[in-house]
Amino acid sequence: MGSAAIASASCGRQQVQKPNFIVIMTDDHTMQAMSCYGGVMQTPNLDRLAREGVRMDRCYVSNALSGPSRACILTGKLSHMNGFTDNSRTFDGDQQTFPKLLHADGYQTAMIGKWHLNSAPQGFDYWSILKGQGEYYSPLFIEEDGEHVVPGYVTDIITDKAIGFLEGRDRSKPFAMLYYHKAPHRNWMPAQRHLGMFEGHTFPEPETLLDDYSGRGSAAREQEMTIARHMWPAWDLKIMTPQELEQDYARLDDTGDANADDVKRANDMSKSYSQFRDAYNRMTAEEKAKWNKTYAPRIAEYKAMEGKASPEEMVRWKYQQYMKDYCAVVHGVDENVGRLFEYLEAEGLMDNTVIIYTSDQGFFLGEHGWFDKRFMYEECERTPMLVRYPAEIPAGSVNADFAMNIDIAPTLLDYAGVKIPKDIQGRSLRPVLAGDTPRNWRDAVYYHYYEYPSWHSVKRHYGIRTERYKLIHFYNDVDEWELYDLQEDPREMHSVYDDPEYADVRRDMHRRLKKIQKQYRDDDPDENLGSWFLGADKL
Ligand code: SGN
Ligand code: CA
Repeated sequence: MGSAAIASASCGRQQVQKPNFIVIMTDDHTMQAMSCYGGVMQTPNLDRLAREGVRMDRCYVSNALSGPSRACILTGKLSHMNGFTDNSRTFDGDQQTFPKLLHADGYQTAMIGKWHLNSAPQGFDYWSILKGQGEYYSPLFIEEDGEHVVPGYVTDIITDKAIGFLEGRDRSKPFAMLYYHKAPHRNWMPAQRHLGMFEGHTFPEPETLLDDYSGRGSAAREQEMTIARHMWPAWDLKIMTPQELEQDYARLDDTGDANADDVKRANDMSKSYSQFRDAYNRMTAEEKAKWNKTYAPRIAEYKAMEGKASPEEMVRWKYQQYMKDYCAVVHGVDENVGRLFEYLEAEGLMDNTVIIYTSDQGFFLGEHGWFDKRFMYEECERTPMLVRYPAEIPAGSVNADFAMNIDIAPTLLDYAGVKIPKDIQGRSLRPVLAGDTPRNWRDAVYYHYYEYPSWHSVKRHYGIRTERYKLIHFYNDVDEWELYDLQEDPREMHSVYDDPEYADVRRDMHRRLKKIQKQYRDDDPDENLGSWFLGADKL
């Protein structure tokens, strides 16, 4: 019995133990790849959280990008308040975060895995973070004493470190551990034991795979995240032979007569090869051999199709390859989460720990013909959220109330019995998770994305999503509005912004947007807050 328990027992009061916390976060893992959400692959260990806890069906991020989402989670505040609007920012680590507040309350805190905030973590007793995006094989970790390359596979290593932290914890204190995976972020490199696990499997195609973007504005048309044209052969599709990898792909400079598109394509190609070569060379000779054996049939298939297949056939083929790699990487997460649960079971920690599973945002798995995220469309604005805490949360519950990633901080503070600071913009989900949603719960969520011009060329936008409708404003280099009736058009294929039948809805949605911007103090939403500078491409 810890000293605190002895003290309170001697006062004649029953000891109320503070729960432990584990926030499991992945990077770019979307509901469409989770069986508990009816997705295309099996995720038995993650599903356990849904089966024994609650599955949140409407959890939204407010800025579908890694660094911004992480900053929202840490602070419980939206991007314009915490200052981290896009991935080129540096997080002001001196500001208030939930790990600091828990630490001050006596929690032992740890941060393990992908951090992606460009400044050193604060408020943690232990931290071990990936540098930038991190690598799949032999990743580089930064710790207080410097940088270390750790041999092995990133998802396994992050889990080893998480279990290591728990092993060495101070058992007299509750803990809060952020267990943040890199997987399944681009470029989707599976663990050795999962290479080829989906060979022979055909994934169902999303209805909108061959979207032609009519019915929406220029943002949907001008993005650079299509499977058809923007997936890189080496980096993304792994369709290069080891011999081709040895060659150099020259970068073109744009001073000659070459047209700008050709220059861009050639330079992307060169980048795809050099980036992939760096990642590939982190594998041991034995690992490379298995890798090459796995991908040889894919390369042969590609070479047989090249120049012969129609553009449509090519997209469908690439989609299948993308899914095979993405899902194999997710499988690695699921397996490791299972390993962590085994440890928690053995230590008797499973039931006095609030376990949250989420991703930094959702992701497009071929919907609208896309990979990546960033858009305020459902596939990535929404993110998975499962929470298990048997003391309060009924097993197998499903909840469709609006949750946001800024709610995680106040929720954990609430469970810990720590006063929630007034400036936190999220709300505690504690009653919602228990099935007792307050009557004045939110009826809309807010979104604001800033990173443009930049990767994937998704224009800046903000908007509101209510029970039935979504209003989006694309701004900066354009001034375009989109309105969706999600009941009639759940795939967001036809904006009804200019449809006279929706004139009243449109007026009402504008009013609600103004109101929610006021509530969250996004006072000047068209102001240039994005700090992205072209060339900062290793973030
Ligand atoms: C990298 C990726 C992009 C991705 C961003 C942001 N390119 O730059 O495809 O959108 O990360 O992702 S890559 O060539 O490095 O794979 S985020 O989840 O970290 O915000
Ligand atoms: Ca991400």
